[in-house]
Amino acid sequence: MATMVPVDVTTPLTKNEHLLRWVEKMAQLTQPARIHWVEGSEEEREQLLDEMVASGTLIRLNQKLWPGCYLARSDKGDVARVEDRTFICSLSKDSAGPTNNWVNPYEMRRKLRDLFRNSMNGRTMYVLPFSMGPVGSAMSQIGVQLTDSPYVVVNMRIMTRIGLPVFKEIDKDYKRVVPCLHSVGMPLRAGDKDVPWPCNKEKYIVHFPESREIWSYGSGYGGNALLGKKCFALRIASNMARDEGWMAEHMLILGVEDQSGQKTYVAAAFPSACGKTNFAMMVPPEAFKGWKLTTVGDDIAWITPDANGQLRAINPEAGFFGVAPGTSTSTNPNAMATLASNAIFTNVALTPEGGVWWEGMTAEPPAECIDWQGNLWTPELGRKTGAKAAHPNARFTAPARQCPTIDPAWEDPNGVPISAIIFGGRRAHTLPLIYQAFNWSSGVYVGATMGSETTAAAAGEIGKVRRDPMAMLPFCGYHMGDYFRHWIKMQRSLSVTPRIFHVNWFRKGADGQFLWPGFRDNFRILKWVVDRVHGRTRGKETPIGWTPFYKDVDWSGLSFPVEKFEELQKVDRVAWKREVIDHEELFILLHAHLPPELVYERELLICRL
Ligand code: TSX
Ligand code: MN
Repeated sequence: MATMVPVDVTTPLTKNEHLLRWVEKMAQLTQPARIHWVEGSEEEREQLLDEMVASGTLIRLNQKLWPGCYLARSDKGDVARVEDRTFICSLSKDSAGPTNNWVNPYEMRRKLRDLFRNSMNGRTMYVLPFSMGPVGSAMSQIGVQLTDSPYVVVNMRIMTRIGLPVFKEIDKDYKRVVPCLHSVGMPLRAGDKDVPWPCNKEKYIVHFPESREIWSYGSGYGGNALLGKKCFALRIASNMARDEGWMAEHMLILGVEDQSGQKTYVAAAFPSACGKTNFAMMVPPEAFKGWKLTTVGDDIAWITPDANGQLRAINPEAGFFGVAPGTSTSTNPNAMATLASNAIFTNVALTPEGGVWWEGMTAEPPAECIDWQGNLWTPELGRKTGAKAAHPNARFTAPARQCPTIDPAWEDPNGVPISAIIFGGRRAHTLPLIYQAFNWSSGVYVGATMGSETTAAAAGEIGKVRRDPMAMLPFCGYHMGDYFRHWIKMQRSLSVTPRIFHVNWFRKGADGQFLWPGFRDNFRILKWVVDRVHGRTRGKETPIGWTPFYKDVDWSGLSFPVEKFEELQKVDRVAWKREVIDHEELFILLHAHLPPELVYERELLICRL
């Protein structure tokens, strides 16, 4: 093959003609200085890390305190996902729906070709094969990411399965590969000096759902650049799942083991800032002797009906990309143990000992540290200027296998059986601590209408309810109305439907205080969920669903007055009538594609109120 790139190429690690041709074509377009086929070995990892330490992209932390750990500081304009720069380029605008940004795919391809032309000049293009899900599982999917960011390679090595075993799968040639092209969009020309965090002001995170392609330009940050995660495992996979009869969901997966050793698996969807990772790794209260909680995943679940009509789920990821601020040995000891070694930190603070720190990690801040932008920070400076040492969206990337609660079946190629689905949100009023939907379609209604109050962490008005159906608003790769329809239809392939619940850890009393202690005490609610799944406990019927009787919640080791519980569980008909009217906003937006079942569910709810 003739090539214009006089490149230093490591040996191609595949014989797959499609892949070879695509890599060649993309190299022609982006013109990298060199091509590196990623094998995924330990030596390769060390070499990449050394190079990044030398170039200033990474800081090696004190290896006695933080073995195998590194710190990266991003450009200050590249700290989060960019939803307004995220596009679903389906052939018709209608199939992307009103909740996605859409651009005509032909127009977008032209734009992308211009952006990517020569975009990798002076850099190495890594050919990074990855498997979402255990290598070889029938529930897994394969992608190949071409990227000019070594930071992406070392993070993807934690978050997914990469390298030779994946090339081997590709060479078996029976599985389609999702092509993912990524460039930070900062070519280096002769004499240019590189920066620690290359990126471009102009950002494009683009998905082509029909041809199952991802093109990402201009950002090096997590959700924009680690293309296996949100782009593939949610936006592209939601399209695959709809076409193939499975579900790609923004859900954690956990296991509950009771005293007799019986295991029950639960999947749960929460919008951001609800403590999803904390819930996935929760420690049961002291008094719950013999009970165990295990972690399968903290962010994404791929769920498929098996031959018996039972839903089974895998975690397509291999690591956690968690928010650091607020994570501590008291809020999440298992996360702290997971990130204690072999972790990559992004935008946290650096302590004088060569360790990391973030707001909420310890009760006392360090006397001084270097903040996420590389400047000196002291508690006094923080008090005076409001400056944070760590960025509020600072992250840790850590291997799931290091989690003390990791479930023994977390890499089972057949997944784990899902008995319950929990939806949730952060709501100061109206929504009770816990209720159970009456059936599958009323449960789908619960998920479709869920929402969360905005916190200071997000842009916009504080305390306004933002509807976030199934926590998928930024991640559904097609029309949200069609997505609801797919949920409704899934029931037909099931012999047992998982029970559906809604939780709200954040209800406040008249005094403005949280009514529920949350954290470990959530296990009491999880136990009621498990009891309901196995038909071991009754529910009290209310207009919105079944709620627990006070005496059916296990209060061992906690004195929680019945009056407070009734306040937490109160279903206020007047407030709920307002709530249902609020649901209409979303329904109007999606009306043309809304399944009739959800319209009926709304009517039924209104009648019960
Ligand atoms: O993660 C949280 N969870 C789930 C834990 C398994 N958080 C943190 C949310 C931000 C990511 C919570 N915050 C939870 C919760 O259940 N509940 C709350 C609200 C809350 C905050 C402080 C207290 C109580 C509740 N403090 C005391 O009661 C002393
Ligand atoms: Mn998420």
